[in-house]
Amino acid sequence: MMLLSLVIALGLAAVAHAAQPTTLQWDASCSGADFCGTVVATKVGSNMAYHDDSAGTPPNPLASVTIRMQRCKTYSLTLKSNLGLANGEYTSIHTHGLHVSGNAPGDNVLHDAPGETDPFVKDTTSFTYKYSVPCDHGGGTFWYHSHTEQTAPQISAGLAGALIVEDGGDNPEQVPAWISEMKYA
Ligand SMILES: [Cu+2]
Repeated sequence: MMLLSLVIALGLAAVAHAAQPTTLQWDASCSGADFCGTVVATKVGSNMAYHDDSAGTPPNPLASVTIRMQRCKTYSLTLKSNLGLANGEYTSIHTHGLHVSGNAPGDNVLHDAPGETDPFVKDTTSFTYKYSVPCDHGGGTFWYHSHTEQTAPQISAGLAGALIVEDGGDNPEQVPAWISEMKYA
């Protein structure tokens, strides 16, 4: 637990010292999902970040893109890597706060899960994560990060970003019933 806290603290520190993050631009006219996007795990000097592939040259200093999602929508998020990883090293995306499937191509973080494809990316491969955000998902500010045997150094270098599920603004009808019905016992 202490190690995890340290990893998170280092990761947030790395993000805090980077440039202002931009927001991932989803493609709403793709096939197979409501929205598609591609991020590239990018390295400049000793800094790393998830960069929006549609945004051209990565900014310097780097900052991982903010990912925004809406309830009731499906997302296809492809990860590529330009990290210059050594042989056998890889990267990935793991989300925090999304109530989605943990089976690949969802938010699986495991090697060799029976019958599933490893959701890991080398410099020569890519992986497309599929997320289906439930219609009764709570809005909130969450985060995503790499989740591999190299989690600590990769997050510390900046492979972590904000993940926002939009709450529908001030319209109470947009708030899931299970939230608006919550009362103190
Ligand atoms: Cu985590």
